[in-house]
Amino acid sequence: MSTLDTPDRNRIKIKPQLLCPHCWHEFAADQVLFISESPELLGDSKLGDTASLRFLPFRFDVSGAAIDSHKYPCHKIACPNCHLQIPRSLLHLSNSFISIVGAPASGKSYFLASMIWQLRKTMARGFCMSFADAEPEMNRRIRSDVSKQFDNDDPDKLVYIDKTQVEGDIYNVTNIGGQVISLAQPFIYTMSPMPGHPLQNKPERISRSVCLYDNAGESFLPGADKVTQPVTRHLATSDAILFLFDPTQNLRFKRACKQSVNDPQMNPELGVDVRKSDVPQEIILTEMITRVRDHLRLSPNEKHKSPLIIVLTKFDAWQQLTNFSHYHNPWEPVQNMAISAYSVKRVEEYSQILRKLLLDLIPDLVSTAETFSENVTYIAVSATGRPPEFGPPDNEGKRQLMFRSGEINPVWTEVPFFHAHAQARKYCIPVLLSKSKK
Ligand SMILES: Nc1nc2c(ncn2[C@@H]2O[C@H](COP(=O)(O)OP(=O)(O)O)[C@@H](O)[C@H]2O)c(=O)[nH]1
Ligand SMILES: [Mg+2]
Ligand SMILES: [Zn+2]
Repeated sequence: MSTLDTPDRNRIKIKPQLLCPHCWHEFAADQVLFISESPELLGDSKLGDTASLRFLPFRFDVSGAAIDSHKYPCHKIACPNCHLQIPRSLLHLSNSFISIVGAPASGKSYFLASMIWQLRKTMARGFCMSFADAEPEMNRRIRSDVSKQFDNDDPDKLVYIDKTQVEGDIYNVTNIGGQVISLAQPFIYTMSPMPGHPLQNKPERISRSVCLYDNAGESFLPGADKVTQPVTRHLATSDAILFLFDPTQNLRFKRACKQSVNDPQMNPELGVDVRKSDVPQEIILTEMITRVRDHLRLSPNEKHKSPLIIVLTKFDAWQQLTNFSHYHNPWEPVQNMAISAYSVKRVEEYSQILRKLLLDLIPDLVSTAETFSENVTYIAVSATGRPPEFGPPDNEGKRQLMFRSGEINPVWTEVPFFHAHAQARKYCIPVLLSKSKK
């Protein structure tokens, strides 16, 4: 293992081999490129004329920063294959990958923002772990979605998260092997022990980073994954897939809800303006499975080893179909310790109830999921804890679904993340395993 001097002179171990979270190229740590911080050194062979120069350094200052040809100390690093920026934490932390997939308007963007917000709170309060941006600039889009919903000074302000663009803020365009391709933007976070954690003095034993991938639902429509847009290739290599299924877009779910709900997504007469997927969600799951099977060359009877979590979104709108209107948090304090442990068993109990409901209403979803992965869990979440309302008409007379920021109250949005890590055996928090999994 090589070492790197850090400003506080601690020597940090660097992993000999790294995996790029953009293009999945594996490379030796000494091939890492640095990104020039001199405003005049612009132009990159893969990213175009306006990108900062990437270079292989041969001079460093005492703090470990690379020196560019204009003598600027440079801290940011990039992959030697796609030239896209990667956080420095990837040099020394072990990593997990989680892909988030779902039909257009299934609630991915709201879920992701609520999940990040809840993880920050729950990780710190319950598990003495910090959950922070590995590189704030790379997580810009989610940071802005989180602050729209949760950092608003005016609790009465109506807010909404824009529709995710297919190209643009969550995909990066680069050039590999002479071909222009777009790659999914990883949102990368680091988790490390805080004061009170039993391993606070041995952070290297427990700290890790996690890469999350959000996708515009359109990328999962049949035929959308072309060679030049391998935007969903991360799926096959992920430690877990969270497939978001939106019951408010399913006719049988809607019909089963006998009590009326004040949510335009559940009411055909109010919901004329509501954005929804043109393709049934089961088709999107099937398409995703086909892609993973192709990438991994799985034989027809072979099951995928990584966990698949079916996240049933917008629970606030259909919770009348379950007997658990109020969830208990699936973690409990550990005796004589300041931190809690996550209960896989409790989540599996809820999962069984949801599985039965799905078998009644959408049996195809259960059979498709369970013939694909040997480890499927069903978790219901609500990113907002309440229904949206129509905001004022815009210039074209169209009204957006919006939420009052002070009323947003997420339900269980951090649980799929904890469960994915527990099932993938990549522990970031203490876990109480169920008997069958010990
Ligand atoms: N009732 C309810 N509606 C939600 C919730 N989360 C999102 N929505 C609505 O679902 C719509 C689509 O959500 P979005 O996150 O943009 O979907 P995406 O296209 O999958 O990213 C938005 O207009 C929201 O109003 C939720 O937890 N409960
Ligand atoms: Mg979105
Ligand atoms: Zn790369």
